[in-house]
Amino acid sequence: MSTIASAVSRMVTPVVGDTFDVERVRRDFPALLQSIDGKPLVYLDSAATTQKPDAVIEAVERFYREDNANIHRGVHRLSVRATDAYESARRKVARFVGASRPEEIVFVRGATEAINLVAQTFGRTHLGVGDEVLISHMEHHANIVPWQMLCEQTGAQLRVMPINDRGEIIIDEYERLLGPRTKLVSIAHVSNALGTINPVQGMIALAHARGIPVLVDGAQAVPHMKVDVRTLDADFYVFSGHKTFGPTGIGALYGRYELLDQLPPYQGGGDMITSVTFEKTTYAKAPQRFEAGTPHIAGAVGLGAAIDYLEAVGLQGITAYEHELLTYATEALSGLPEVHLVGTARDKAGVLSFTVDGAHPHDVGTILDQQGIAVRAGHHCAQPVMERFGVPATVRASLAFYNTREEIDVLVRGLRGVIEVFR
Ligand code: C6P
Repeated sequence: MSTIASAVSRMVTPVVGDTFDVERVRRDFPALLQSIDGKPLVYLDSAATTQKPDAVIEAVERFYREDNANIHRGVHRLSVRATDAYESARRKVARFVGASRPEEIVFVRGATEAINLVAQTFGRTHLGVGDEVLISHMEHHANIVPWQMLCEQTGAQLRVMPINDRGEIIIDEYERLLGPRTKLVSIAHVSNALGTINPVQGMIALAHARGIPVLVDGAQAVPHMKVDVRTLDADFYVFSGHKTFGPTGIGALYGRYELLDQLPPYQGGGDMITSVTFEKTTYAKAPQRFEAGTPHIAGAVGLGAAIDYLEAVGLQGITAYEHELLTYATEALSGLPEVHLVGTARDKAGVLSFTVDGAHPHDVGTILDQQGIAVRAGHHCAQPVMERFGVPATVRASLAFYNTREEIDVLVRGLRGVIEVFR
């Protein structure tokens, strides 16, 4: 049995009856089992990046120890094994997100690169002066700036769908903004700054009824819920490996094959051509056309291992457990009158963004760190949504299935300490 398979099979199925065995899961994540200044680490920054299970760490290590070689090039045994491992990871990603074939998956560095790829290929060929890209007010900068760059290059315009005070897209306004010049809708599945789960399936249906394709930024969704790109009917769907318990520097772009295969290359170089002469170069089919140069082979292998791990734990159990933890945390924070949640959507994932009366978020983050509590403080690369809520920054506690109620209690105690300091 391979190291990956044996690492996954060592795990005890963590859902026991109706109970999610979080203590069992935590033992798979070595980084969680450490202390900060003598206090147990409470890691509440999984929206920034998730911790990695042993199965992922071991898969990457095994690749470098045993199979390391370049792919798609060599005839020797190591190159064949490395190519198999890389292409097997592509098949896993395809199955994991419900793609109809592995060729619909392009390996990229992460969600950011995936969106830039679509902007510079689909965008450059489909948008012209006066055309529109429609995004929402809660987008991460990765789903704003590439479109602004595209607009500068093409003369197209960026339109923004408004959100309400809970942090939900106003669907009537969205429908109103879908016009004859709209050439692409690009929306987050889950907001990293607010935790809102957007009703992307319905939104895609509304866009498709007008013939408009949709890109979904799934960076904060894929690690926490079952995503099926065909059920959603997304044209493009992007996510990052490092937020999905896999390595940094690897991510995936899903693209409906007919659409993907008609796009021009993103970058030129090795491994993306069928032939090169000084007079003319012809390009490989998708996805190779978009993977110029030596890719992050070990990263893809690690992402494949992360998917195996997530599937062994079970996404249904993960979603239910995280939902229960979010409800517990929301109630706990609501009991502190000095703490104000930013983002109270009815459909929310495990993100708690908040301000504390009289305290700058960075000071809150620093004081919590002294208690061993890791949260993110700042604008979370989503400045427009901060401005929408009239705050320069928030403190953000973000959850994963390895967090516990006890850790939420530690956060609340830490916040009581903060409130005392700034009273
Ligand atoms: N959000 C956060 O702390 P990259 O950096 O390419 O892996 O992911 C970009 C990205 C795109 N969309 C959403 C919704 C995201 O949350 C992120 C990354 C991190 O919230 C780092 S800024």
